[in-house]
This record gives sequence, C-alpha cells and structure tokens, in this order.
Amino acid sequence: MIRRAAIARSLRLLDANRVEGCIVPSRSQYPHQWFWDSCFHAIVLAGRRPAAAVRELESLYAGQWKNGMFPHMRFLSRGAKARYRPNAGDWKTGRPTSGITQPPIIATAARIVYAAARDRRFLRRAYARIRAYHLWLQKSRDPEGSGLVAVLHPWESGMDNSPVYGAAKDRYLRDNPSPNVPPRVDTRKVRAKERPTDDYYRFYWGLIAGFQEDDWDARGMYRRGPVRIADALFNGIWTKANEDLAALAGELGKSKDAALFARWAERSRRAMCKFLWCPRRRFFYSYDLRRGRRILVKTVGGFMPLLAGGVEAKIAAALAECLADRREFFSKFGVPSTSRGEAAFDPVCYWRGPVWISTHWLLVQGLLRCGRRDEALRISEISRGLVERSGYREYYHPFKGEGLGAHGFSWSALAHRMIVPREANNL
Ligand code: 2M8
Repeated sequence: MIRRAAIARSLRLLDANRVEGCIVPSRSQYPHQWFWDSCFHAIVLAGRRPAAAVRELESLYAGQWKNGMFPHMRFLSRGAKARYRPNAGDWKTGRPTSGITQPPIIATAARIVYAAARDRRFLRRAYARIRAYHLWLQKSRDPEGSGLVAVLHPWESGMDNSPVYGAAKDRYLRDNPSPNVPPRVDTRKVRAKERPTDDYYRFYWGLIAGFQEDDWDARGMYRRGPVRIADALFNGIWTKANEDLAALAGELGKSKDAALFARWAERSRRAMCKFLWCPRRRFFYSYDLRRGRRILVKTVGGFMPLLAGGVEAKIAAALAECLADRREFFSKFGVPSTSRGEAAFDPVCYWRGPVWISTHWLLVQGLLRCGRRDEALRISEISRGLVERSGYREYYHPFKGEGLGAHGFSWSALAHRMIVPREANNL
C-alpha cells in the first residue's frame, strides 16, 4: 500500500514536469529536454503507464539530427524564456538543439518500454531511429573500430564535473586563453558549492566554441577536439545498448542487424576488459584515448561495465569488495559518485561525491546481471528511502541523506522502479 502511494507520487511528479509533450528534468533548474533523462523517464513510466512511456521516448525524435545523432539537449520554446545557459542561440547548431550527445541508453529504454507496451508500431519506429543513432555513434566516435566510443565533452558523459575530466580541464585552461563566459545562472537557485566551479564552466564553453569552428562536423570534432575519453559509464551503457538493439532487431526478424549489434557488444566487452580494467588496482577506469592511458580516478562509472554482462567472476567479486569498502564506495545513504578515497571527493558537490538515483539504477541492473542480488536489493532500498526522506532531489549527501541540487527532479522517480521485470530482458 505504501509502495503504491509512493509510485503514485512519482507519477504525479512526472506529470507536473511535463512541458510541450515531454518531461523536463526540473522545471526551475533544467527547463528543456535532456536525452538520457527522457530515457530514464520512459523507464519509470513503462511500469504503470506504457503509453506515456512510448510518448516520452518518441518525443526525443523531434531533436534527432539527420546524421542520426540524438543531441544531449532539445530546447523547448517555453523553456527559452526561462533562464538556462548555454541556450539554443549560444550553441549555434542551426537548430534548437545542442550539438553533442549523452550516454546512449535509448536502446535499453526502448527494450524496456516495448516489453511493457507490446506496441509493434512503436517498435518499428524506435528501431529505425535508434539504429541510425548507433550507426552514427559508432562511425563518429570509434572510427578505428576499437570497441570503445569517445566522449568529446564532459557534458556527454552525463557526469559533468566528475574528476575524470579534471586533468583534461586543467590542460585545456592552461593551453587556451580563458574564454569569455556569460554570467552563471545555474547557481541562482542551487548553492554554488553544490555546482561545478567556474573553471569547469570556462572549459565547457570553450569546448563548444571549438566545435563551432568545426561547424559541428563530427569528423572534425573527433579529430581536433581536445577531449577524447573512453568514459567507463558511457561505454558500459553503449555495450548494453548494442545488446538491447540486437534483441529489438531479432524481434523484428532482422537477423543480419541482430548479428551486427551483438558483435559490436562483444567487441566492446572485450575492449573494456582490456583497456579500462586495471588488474593491479582491480577497478575499471575511464581511458584517455588521446594520451593512451587510463585516468586513475575511481568513480561510480567504474562499475558500469557490469551492465554489459560477460564480466569474469573474479572481476565482479573485486568490484563488489570495493562497493562494500567504507574507504571507497560504501556509505549509509548509498554509492557516492566519486570514491571517498579520492582527493577530489566532495560529499555535496554534484558529480564529485553525492549519491545519484540514476547511477543507483544502473548499478542495480549491473549487479543483478552478475548475480549480486543482495547488493542490488540494498541499493534499491536505500534509493527508496532517500526519496521518502528527502524528496525528489537531484542528488543526495552520502553520509547524511539530505537532498541537494534541484528540487522536483524527475529521474529520481527511478527509486520506485529499480528492479526491472524479467520480461524486459527476455523479449
Ligand atoms: C546535468 O547537466 C547539465 C548539462 O548538460 C547541467 O549541469 O546544466 C547532468 O547531471 C546531466 O547528466 C543531466 O542530464 C542534466 C539534466 O538533468 O543535468
């Protein structure tokens, strides 16, 4: 009964955050559409409102580029009057979207939504859109076919000020005259210490200016962009997404496509174990493709290769140990976004320490996948508890459980849908 009331509250929140046919992450802080947020919203809705889940995913099509890319943001006209920077005009992409992408979780979301909605028209349309996206991502972010796709801007990783991007930021600011950055608006409603520093904002805007010089040409951006990082979370999601796209292709009888995407998934699994896994430190790290070395900072992203399956039992066991270690990722209120052992760890600052419900959700799927049910249940319970106690906040303090960042934050509704029914993995 309590559970049902909680789910109803989550659905009410999503209803309240619906603007121009899609759900925004938060009405005050993020008044536009974000790519991976909408995928998470669709996953939440699939449980009780499959038709609304279909609509949420389909609302992303309006932003998709002709080359297949799903941009990380689509600007809404109502939101245009709201204060968010960079706005559509700042990006100069020639359309009301940003020019970069975000973690490619749409195939996974579509598989979950299809398992709930069983709507063939949705499946056919979604498949064509997502297939185009995967072909674009593969070609433009892994042109050598290594199995690892690159992130070119920290915003693409979804974990914007993660210390994974700290060294790249420092190098960038050292080598480039500090770009002019318009006054920050993100710190008007959220305390500055919970948001990225001004340096990060100079870096974010500077990278955008560089891409504008390349006229948003994917090849030029990849070749000349100062950041080229195989992010562990992004690649874990990408691998799982190829497996899910293969399942959707199979459902449509497209066996050649199914074999292709299954092969891509397998290639990425191998590449993650070869390049991201560090046998000595027993952890998955993001990898700097420009410099040819791992970025030795432990973040929650390091658990995400588990999502993709096929991880050796001893690797899964090492990660479980790290998850249970108070000096690393164990804390009363969940799994911090950055290890407690890192110098950059900060329990209130955005992706440098706080607990996020989205990464909890991903972690739960990864743990279930490698048979770690107890750990998965613990994280599910903590997630529900956080939302009950502190509301739908953007992130939470790992030791105190207090809410941080934006209020009325949509994807925190995932707390009530941590464990996806088995059908979604068995179309
Ligand atoms: C955050 O990122 C945006 C920029 O894309 C921002 O800080 O303004 C991140 O947490 C990102 O992962 C998320 O998709 C977005 C909207 O919730 O906010």
